[in-house]
Amino acid sequence: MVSVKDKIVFITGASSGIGASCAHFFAEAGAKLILAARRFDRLEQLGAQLQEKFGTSTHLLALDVRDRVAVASTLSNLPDSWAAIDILVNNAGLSRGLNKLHEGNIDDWEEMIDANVKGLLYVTRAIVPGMVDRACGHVINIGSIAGRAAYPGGNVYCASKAAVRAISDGLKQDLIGTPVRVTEVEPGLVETEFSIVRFHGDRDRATTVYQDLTPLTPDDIADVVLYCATRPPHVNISEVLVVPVDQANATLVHRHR
Ligand code: NDP
Ligand code: 8X3
Repeated sequence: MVSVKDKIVFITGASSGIGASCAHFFAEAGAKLILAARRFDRLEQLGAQLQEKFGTSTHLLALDVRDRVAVASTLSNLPDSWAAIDILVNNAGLSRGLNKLHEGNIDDWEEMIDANVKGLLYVTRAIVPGMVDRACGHVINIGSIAGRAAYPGGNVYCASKAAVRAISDGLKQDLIGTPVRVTEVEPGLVETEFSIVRFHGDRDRATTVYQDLTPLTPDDIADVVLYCATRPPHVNISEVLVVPVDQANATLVHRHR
């Protein structure tokens, strides 16, 4: 096992759910954290919590990953002491809507593609060259079971996560010959704010997604992410699908009714 103590870990989408859990797990393991999201107040709360609990040093970034110019300028202007990022967790992302494709909301599509695909690419493009130069680094992309097969109404979200799968595979190939590692973690149903965001704030509808089954928690995913990051340097866990026991695939779940 490799220690992440004093490593610099950059987590996008750290203000909630899986990203916030990853921050806790890496902080407990002794890492220094760059935490990014749009909701800066939440990052401030999280940073204060991690400082108090684990003595973690954090560098907080108010960043919308869809903003290409902001991503490039923010990441090229990191203070020297934060610039040598060891681990990038590309977690920021969202789903919007569950409409049939031919009835879909085009603004929803743009938001998902811009954040889940283009945002992940902008961040990766800004950080990986430094990893290659320093001959050290690990990119961990949060994909989804939705990237393996579409489900009704999932259309564009599933496509965006299929893109994350292809990008992870392509990046691994492009980094061959360097020690930089690439992992894609593909969660199934995890209870976070994901469905509240998908249904534009409709909490009752969001609750039905996880009703009568035992979903994963964000900590279940953070645990896997930290596991991947702490393997010996010659080991690359390329892909991990993590589902609840109550979920067989993107469309088959067991509800205890
Ligand atoms: P949450 O809604 O709880 O968290 C999403 C995070 O992404 C928030 O921190 C949000 O921060 C951030 N985010 C969204 N859009 C942007 C943006 N444009 N710029 C920067 N940050 C952004 O959901 P999850 O924790 O569940 O989602 C995390 C990742 O996991 C996503 O990529 C999601 O697709 C994936 N996933 C989730 C599953 C689930 O069942 N929950 C299953 C499989 C994958 P803020 O709004 O403050 O910017
Ligand atoms: C999130 C999991 O099945 O709700 O990526 O699309 S699912």
